[in-house]
Amino acid sequence: MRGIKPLVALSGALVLSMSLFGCQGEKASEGGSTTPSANGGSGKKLVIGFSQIGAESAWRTAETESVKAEAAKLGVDLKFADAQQKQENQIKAVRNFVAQGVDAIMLAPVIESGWDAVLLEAKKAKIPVILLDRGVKVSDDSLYTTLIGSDFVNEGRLAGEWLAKKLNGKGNVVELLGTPGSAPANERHKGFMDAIAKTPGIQIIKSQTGEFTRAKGKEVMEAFLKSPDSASINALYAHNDDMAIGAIEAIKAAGRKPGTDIVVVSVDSIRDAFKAIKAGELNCTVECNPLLGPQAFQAAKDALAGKKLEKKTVVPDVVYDTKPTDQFINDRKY
Ligand code: GYE
Repeated sequence: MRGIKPLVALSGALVLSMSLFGCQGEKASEGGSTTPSANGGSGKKLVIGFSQIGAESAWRTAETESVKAEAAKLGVDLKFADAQQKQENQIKAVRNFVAQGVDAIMLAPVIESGWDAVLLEAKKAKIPVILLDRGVKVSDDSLYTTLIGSDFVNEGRLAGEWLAKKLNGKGNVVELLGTPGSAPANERHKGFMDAIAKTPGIQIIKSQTGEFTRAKGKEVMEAFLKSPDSASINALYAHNDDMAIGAIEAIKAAGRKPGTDIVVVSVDSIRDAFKAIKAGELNCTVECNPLLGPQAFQAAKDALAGKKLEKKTVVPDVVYDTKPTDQFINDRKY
């Protein structure tokens, strides 16, 4: 068993599928509190709590919008909680969702560790927990239902392989890490290290967190460029595009040419990254898709219907390193 509440779950799934197929079920009154017991066949809206990390990057904002849009489309009552980058706020939010008796919980966990206790509370309450984009390290993986997200190790590996080739096997790299302790920071670093281990001429000479934000990416790059060995920097690997874009400003301010003097590779593939590639200032972005809303609600629906879910669904990633057309940039969804 994976912490599924069969009776409530089934009715919740029925409500969801009714709205999926456009049937006019009995409408829940706006703002009325919906508890699992109130949900038992009365046609009330499915209630899902979503604990989001914050709004540190364009990627994160796109993920939030994707979840909210899908909830609206399906007629789900989404309880949204922004944790402002703090795990303690996410723990509080999950606890609140459990206390409210939501039908399911979506959680984008800021860091990997420290979730056992609160996930156990959700499990005991038989509320399925869908992890979005980032994974957790827990003693027992039955503490969550499923994880939907990219393979961050692979993203790091793709970035490292691309860079080793671009630098012809030789160069000094500086690295802007994501949020300390987060799955994408840990795994994008690991994948990159695995890739460059095959190329002894490539080394990381500095590595520091830019916390996935433009402002911090710029600030840390400024410091890197002021260090005594800064002239030897050939490349930047940033764990997300926002940090790379901030760092590109710092590179220009230091009188060096991003994209030429310093090769820049990052992850996410947000619209602004394509603009930077077009401007010749960013060389490569590895895609990480944030549009997880549709899959997340499908997983919640399946869990509530008692279906057995895969422990992880991997969203595939691709590498972009050529100049896009304006049309491509305009059509980009995030
Ligand atoms: O790459 C970064 C964001 O968890 C995959 O978090 C996500 C990462 C994403 O802030 O931009």
